[in-house]
Amino acid sequence: MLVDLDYFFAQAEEVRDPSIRTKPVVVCVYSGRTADSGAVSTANYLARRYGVKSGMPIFLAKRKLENVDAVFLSVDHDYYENVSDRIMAMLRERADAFEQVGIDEAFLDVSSRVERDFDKANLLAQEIRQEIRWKEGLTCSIGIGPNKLVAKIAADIRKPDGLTTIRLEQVHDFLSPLPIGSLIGVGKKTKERMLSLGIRTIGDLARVDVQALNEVFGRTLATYFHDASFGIDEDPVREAGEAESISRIATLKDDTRDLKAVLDRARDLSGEVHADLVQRGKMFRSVSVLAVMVDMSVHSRSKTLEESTSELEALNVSVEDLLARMLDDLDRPLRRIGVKVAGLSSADVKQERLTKFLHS
Ligand code: DCP
Ligand code: CA
Repeated sequence: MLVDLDYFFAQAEEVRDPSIRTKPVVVCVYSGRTADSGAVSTANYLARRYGVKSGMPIFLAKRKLENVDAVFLSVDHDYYENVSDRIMAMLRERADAFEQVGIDEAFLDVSSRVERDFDKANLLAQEIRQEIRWKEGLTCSIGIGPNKLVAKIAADIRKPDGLTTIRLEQVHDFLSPLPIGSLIGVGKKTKERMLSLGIRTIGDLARVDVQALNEVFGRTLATYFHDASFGIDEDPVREAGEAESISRIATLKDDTRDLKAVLDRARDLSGEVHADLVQRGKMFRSVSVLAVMVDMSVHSRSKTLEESTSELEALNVSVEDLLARMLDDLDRPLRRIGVKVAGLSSADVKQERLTKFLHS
């Protein structure tokens, strides 16, 4: 199951000061340039009814709430983190395996403890909701499914205070009509490309030949999208930190010192590493390349980026740079090469969106 706290920062503010509960509440990241410059971090559902959304400029949110008795607050990360830590500790107790994926979201593998029975999973979810409500005064939305992909989409479908259970036999009918943007891993850009291919729903995606997807997205992403459209996902629930790095290694077609040949293969590997990252919703901070030479000696080079990113382009650039330097330093042909990213962080797919917005 995926547990996602509702309008988290804003709801945490409501808990701290219940008198604002009846008003639109907008939590903001003030940039400090002018009094109203910055972006909306999140808003309660009352404010959302006026069209206020995460990422929106504060001045726009104020315009939408003109003449309304609304509350604008500045983010208080320390406070939200404390609330989150307590809830996550409680959720961890309720799971066979636990994976936090953001400040307010976590996957719980409960398969063994509910004996793979969806009714029992549903009861467990209700208990969890009551406990969070009772101890922290917060509502959450929970999705239950045969795997992480379906659980996540199920949690998103009914908010706030929702509980949606999708059994294996319901997966197809559940996913088919959903807009393509609700598929995990389909961000804004990918959505545009899907739409331009006439793919509007997850069902449409399921009907596209995987070969055709290969041509547009490359083999690894295409395989992911194809499987995902059928609700197939084998990614295990794992504690953050269990996968400290993601790597791929491959043998070159021929032993070579030709930079272009090496980079061609490296780009494939980077693509696979990146697809894995996207699927796990991670960013990386460092990049390494590895080379096994014809004499079987092993060499590696790494670099740390200025900030974490999830961009394939940044990975490609670093890998090219590292491999070019390595070829310069070594005089024998290469037999195998590897690409690795490390310094993985989770939560920040959202934060990255916000940061990008603030700098655009
Ligand atoms: N967040 C942010 N900037 C964004 C999106 C989110 O700062 N662009 C922060 C504030 C949110 C928290 O992350 O409270 C969790 O994000 P969610 O996407 O889960 O959104 P909410 O919890 O606010 O709302 P929902 O009820 O839709 O889950
Ligand atoms: Ca949330």
